[in-house]
Amino acid sequence: MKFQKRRPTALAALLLTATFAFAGCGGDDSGDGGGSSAGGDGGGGDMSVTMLPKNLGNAYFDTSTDGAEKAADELGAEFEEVGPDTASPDAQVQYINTVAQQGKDALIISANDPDALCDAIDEARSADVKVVTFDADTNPDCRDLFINQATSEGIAAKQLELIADQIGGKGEIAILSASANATNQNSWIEMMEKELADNPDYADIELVDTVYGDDDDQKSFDQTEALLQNHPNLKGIISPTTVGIAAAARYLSDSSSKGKVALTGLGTPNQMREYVDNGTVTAFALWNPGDLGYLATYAAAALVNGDISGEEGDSFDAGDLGSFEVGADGVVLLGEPFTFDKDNIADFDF
Ligand code: RAM
Repeated sequence: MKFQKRRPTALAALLLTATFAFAGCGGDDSGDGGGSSAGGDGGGGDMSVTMLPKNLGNAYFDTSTDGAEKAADELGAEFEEVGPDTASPDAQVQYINTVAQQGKDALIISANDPDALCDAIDEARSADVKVVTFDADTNPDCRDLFINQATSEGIAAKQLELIADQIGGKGEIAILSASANATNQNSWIEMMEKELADNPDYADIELVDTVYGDDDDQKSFDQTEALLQNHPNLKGIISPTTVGIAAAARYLSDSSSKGKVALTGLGTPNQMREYVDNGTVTAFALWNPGDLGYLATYAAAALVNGDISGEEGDSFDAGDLGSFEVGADGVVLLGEPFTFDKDNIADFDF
């Protein structure tokens, strides 16, 4: 079992705050913050919270954990991050069991499977642990709230717009995804398939393959190579995972396909900067994972304190991000995806 607890340095905290300024923050940013008072309204008091990402060693989740830890500090809550090396549901179960045994107040989890974790999560909830999914949801019945980075429709539409633009609206494309069970990637892929079939703007684009790199760098790199070998007419790749797009960019940038096969999807600016600078990638998208972790922690605190029960229409304070409302099926929406390109990438550091 891997345990990781990190304290951000003052500089890291400052950089993180700077990243909060960009699009998709949601909330009304009412200005009074409200989250910095431990134990007050919206405060976390003695709350103990465990964050369980899909896996450790992924820069995306390092940033979401930094955001969660910032919120926990503001709330005066005890915070830890735990997680497996591989993004698999089996590997997450033991951590959920431990949270239940330890009697933690809240678990914040990016789920590696919509169903397979539900028994363990049920046990934890019976032990009075509030369970908030973020990034990748379980079935809605399993958890109290899901903190969604952006709508699936919005994320799908953005990636299709980017690839269509980059391949001149026609040709073969492929998808390099994360794991085959990932609820978030699967719902984005489903939306993209639907949009490709229904939208006349995409009539000349053909999705020829979808492959899975399991959010493992080497596997994603190898899958990129295989895609290019198996589809000699490939014009573009969409990788809706920060691990996949970075590995694919690394492969392409050293290959004869650089500049010929377009690559877009969801990436972090720090991992993609080199490939935007060297012309392998022109534009990609994401939201702010730091904001996502921050919002999830405030949502967990609101549940633990009994300020909300997770019903549609409940609203809660999320510190610097302002106030948020719970929507249908217990979903709280962070904002919209944001596009990064050579003109703006230097403004971001995560
Ligand atoms: C990877 C993970 C995560 C996803 C991002 C875009 O880091 O698969 O779940 O939201 O990519």
